[in-house]
Amino acid sequence: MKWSLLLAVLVTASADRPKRARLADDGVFASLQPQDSEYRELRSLDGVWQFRLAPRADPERGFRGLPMPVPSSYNDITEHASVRDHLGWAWYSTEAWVPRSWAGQRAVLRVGSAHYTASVYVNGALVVTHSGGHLPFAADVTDRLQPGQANLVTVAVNNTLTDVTVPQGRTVYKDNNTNYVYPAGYATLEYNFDFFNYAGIHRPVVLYTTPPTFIDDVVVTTTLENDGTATVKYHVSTSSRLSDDSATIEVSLATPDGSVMAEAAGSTGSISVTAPQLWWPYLMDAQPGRQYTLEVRMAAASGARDVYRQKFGIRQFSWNATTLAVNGRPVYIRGFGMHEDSDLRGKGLDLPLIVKDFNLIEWVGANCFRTSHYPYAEEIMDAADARGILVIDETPAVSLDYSATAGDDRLLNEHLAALDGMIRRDKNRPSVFIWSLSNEAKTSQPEAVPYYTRLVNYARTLDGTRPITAVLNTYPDAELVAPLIDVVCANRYFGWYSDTGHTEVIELQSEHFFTLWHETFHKPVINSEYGADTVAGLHEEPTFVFSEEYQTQLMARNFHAFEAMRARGWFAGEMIWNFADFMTKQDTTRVVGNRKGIFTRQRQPKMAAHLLRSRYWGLARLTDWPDLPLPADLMFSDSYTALDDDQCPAP
Ligand code: GCB
Repeated sequence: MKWSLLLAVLVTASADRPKRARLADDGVFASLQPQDSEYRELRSLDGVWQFRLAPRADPERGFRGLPMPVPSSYNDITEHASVRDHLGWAWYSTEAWVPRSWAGQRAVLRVGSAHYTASVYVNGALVVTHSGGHLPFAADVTDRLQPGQANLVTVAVNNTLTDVTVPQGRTVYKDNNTNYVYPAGYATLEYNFDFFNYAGIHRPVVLYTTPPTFIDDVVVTTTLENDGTATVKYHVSTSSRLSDDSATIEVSLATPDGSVMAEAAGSTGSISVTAPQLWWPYLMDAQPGRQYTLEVRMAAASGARDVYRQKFGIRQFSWNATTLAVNGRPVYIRGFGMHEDSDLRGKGLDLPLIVKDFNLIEWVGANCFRTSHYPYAEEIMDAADARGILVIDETPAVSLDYSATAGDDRLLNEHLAALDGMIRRDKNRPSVFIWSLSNEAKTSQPEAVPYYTRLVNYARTLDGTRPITAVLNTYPDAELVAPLIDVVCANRYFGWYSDTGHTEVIELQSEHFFTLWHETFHKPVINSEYGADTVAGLHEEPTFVFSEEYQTQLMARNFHAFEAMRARGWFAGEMIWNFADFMTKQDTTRVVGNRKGIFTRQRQPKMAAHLLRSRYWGLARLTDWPDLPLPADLMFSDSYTALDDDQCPAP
């Protein structure tokens, strides 16, 4: 490893760092997922990289070289609290061999995500800076890479959050505190959101080639026509490193089983599909998640050729004041709030975990999750598309307080950039059902109205085919943003954060609260969070907070209310918080993380998972598929879809 070169990078880094251009990054467009094709070559740089932390007081001096896996959060990989709790820059580097055959091609370096701010260098030269975790960014590195030799790739990441990052946080200097004594310069990162601020290179790093003139983006939308056909509209954009080159486009459309059924020419077009094989959510059809492929072929005057294969589903979402529908059929959300979170890798991509999580989602009989509280990895979204799991796709705007930045657009611009990156990345995904602008922002402050008007308008200019929400934790009488959005998603922890220990009030309170949302705003309403912290294996009867019995009892009480409201037509779904236990900062209210999971952090079921499974399968049968055979090993009957007072008696 060329440490001398890395140190040279470290020394020049801060002086060299350019200002970021918003909305677009100073890199290249990163929304098309990299793929191999007959004209493109993809190389993974994932593996064990060299890693150094920069001391906060002296960020230009790296120290302590360590092996570090990529992708992964770095926090939980070592035995050092100083690494776990590090604040500031961390430096990664690796060597990437590039074959001679890449000479003459365009080369792109793409990072799936790095949290929070990143600067990327190739052979010591800065190629891109990016701020915001959870979304990809890329740089054209054609002029920096040396084909036929090893190239040094260096990525610096900084986890510092401020008033104008999304999410927000602040570095609190404590050494001038008058009540407690701290070492000189002592500071900690403080933030209001309820998950650990994991940092590092969280998603795959790849190098890939394209021809000098290349396919830059593909947009596909689908509509269902009254005569039973479907219309597939596409738009292809191309770009070039050459000053003068023109390209022609041809496309072919392949059915889910791979047979080509239509051809078209031109960068924009429309294809009619008879007897379309629709994309359906899980348990709404015997074959959920069916996807077509649009093969896009480019031929340029320069002789360059490119091919990109874009998957998509033929399906149409619709919504009105009461109902959400897929392909004209009302859909009731049986879902989860989730996190990208697991032992050791923190928020790092982990394929065994992803496959296991989707197996569990299917086992429970859920049909939806929310990417609480940031856009998830493309590999997770691929699984949702393929397995028919609906997604509420959320920006990283969790617990924002924009009043702190009144009169300053930097926070809004960062938020718009994240929204832009999320919608451009996920626009073609059949699973993405609703765009969520934020979670639990201060939506009853007057500043919220102009702020959210900008966000909503921007989202609608990028995509008019999906409804928009912002997940709310206000009360209907104080809420200011709900009139701007299409679906009300509201979080409320009856029997947990209020009336702790009193499950007997939940039914009444939940029904009252969610009914008020609908009556005030006349929109479909989803309970987007409810739940209770539960230590797996802790049992108390009669129920007591933190026990498995309390979690299940709290759920059963909520189910009563959900059933009553579902019958009224405007209650569009329930999403338990959370799929699995997850890590948070150290806090007196968190016992090594948030324990509201239905599964443990190791993905083993708590009692609650069995209860939820019986409800979700029962709901699927009631709402989507009357003859749906229930799993033979279902532990309870589907009684929670047909509750009466005997099954859940009042105390
Ligand atoms: C919420 C937040 C979520 C928390 C959850 C909790 O309202 O949206 O991020 O983790 O409550 O458990 O307190």
